[in-house]
Amino acid sequence: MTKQGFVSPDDIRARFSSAMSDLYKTEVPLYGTLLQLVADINDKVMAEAPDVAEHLRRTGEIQRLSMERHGAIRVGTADELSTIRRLFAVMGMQPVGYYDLGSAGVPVHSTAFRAVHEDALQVSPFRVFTSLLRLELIDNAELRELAARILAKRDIFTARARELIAQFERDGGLNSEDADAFVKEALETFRWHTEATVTAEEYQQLHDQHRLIADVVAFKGPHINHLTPRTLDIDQIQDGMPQRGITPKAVVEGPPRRKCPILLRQTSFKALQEKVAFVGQQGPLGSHTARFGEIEQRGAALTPKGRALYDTLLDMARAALKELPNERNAERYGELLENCFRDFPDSLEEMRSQGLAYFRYFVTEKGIAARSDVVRPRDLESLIQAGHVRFEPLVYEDFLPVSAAGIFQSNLGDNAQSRYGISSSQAEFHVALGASVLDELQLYADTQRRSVLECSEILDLPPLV
Ligand code: OOG
Ligand code: NI
Repeated sequence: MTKQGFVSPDDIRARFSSAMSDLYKTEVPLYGTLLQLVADINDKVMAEAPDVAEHLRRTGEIQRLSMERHGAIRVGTADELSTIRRLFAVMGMQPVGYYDLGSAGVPVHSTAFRAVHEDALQVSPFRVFTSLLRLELIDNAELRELAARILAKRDIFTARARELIAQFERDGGLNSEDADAFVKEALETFRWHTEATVTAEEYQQLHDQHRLIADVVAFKGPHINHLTPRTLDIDQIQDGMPQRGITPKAVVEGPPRRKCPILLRQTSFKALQEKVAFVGQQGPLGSHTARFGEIEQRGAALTPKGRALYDTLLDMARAALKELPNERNAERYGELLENCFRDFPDSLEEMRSQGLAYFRYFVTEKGIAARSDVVRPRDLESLIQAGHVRFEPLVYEDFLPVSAAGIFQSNLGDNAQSRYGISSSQAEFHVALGASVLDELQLYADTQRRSVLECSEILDLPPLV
């Protein structure tokens, strides 16, 4: 609570994330099953691998693990995107990173709204992958106009949500009662609406152009299409899903299994066929598949050098496979991935000394005890060697474009390799958003630097960076 009696945006985000999870459990019951599976496996991993549990305790991640999740939405217009940006700002979430999926045949470009400071992430790491439909990629002019007309007529925000956003911007915060009202109103934008805004015939036209276009254009709002918990062992999840009646996608996206996890590994499954009431429809309801389930395992955030190595090795594995990963080639893809990633060092020491990942530095008991010694190490490397400072990798808080494209495609039932010939357009995305996206690498570098400065202060040494 701040001086003026405002609730902190981090707290509003935590409330929203929890309310969103409760809502999604009622809308997509399989999500509840998944949460249970993830909790069981996380407990098992922590019991069987004390070093993993210890690492999570040291970094504080253990407190955020069970509430950690990301969602995804897809909006249709620049106005919707910029208002979504203002809505997320109320919850302390800012647009981070730019993802161009057009090159992978998905007609959207995206960003991730999330908290940016390590202290805020610790309160609630909730993130939302947010995509904007690129209508200009629809080649049929008539259909493009139809889609634009339909989108122009809808308002995906409640009047009260708009008022509360404006109030937050004007006053600089919301009190507890208004924060609760805001959470309730904001949820309306993300829930499923059974009534479509189009006729069954229009839906079919949009759907025939691209399933995703129907999903964005034909409904009253940008229903949240998945909510993803974080697991400590995605391979156990992938293997455990069929026993609980869930069929996962063919391959886990991202890097292979490693001793020191990096970036992000993800798997998903088709969740639901939704009932839909089309405009003017007589007789039985229609249906639409949009929402799915997803699970992820997060590892170390990589530096530009580490990321370039990751991209090169992933490209090598995919090039060697010669087609997109699918049920038939899943095993071979796994082997190729393992082989290619032998070239990515798999120890924290190597990853640090080669500048491949970002780290957070902590002063040890030994370092504190040695503070008054006349002779003691005075630079970061010697302090680490002497055991006065230790390091833990920073968690990757973002997404991966190749993985995201794979998740989109497996859930849209679209294995086509088609690519849109149009170039990515971060500048246009910024105009639509009404702001620039933040550079995620800068955020990791800032957190790393702050942790080194904190060590300097605790050890009573001049800045160690
Ligand atoms: C988003 C797909 C991408 C992820 O985790 O990479 C994604 C969508 O389907 O709207 O969620
Ligand atoms: Ni996702």
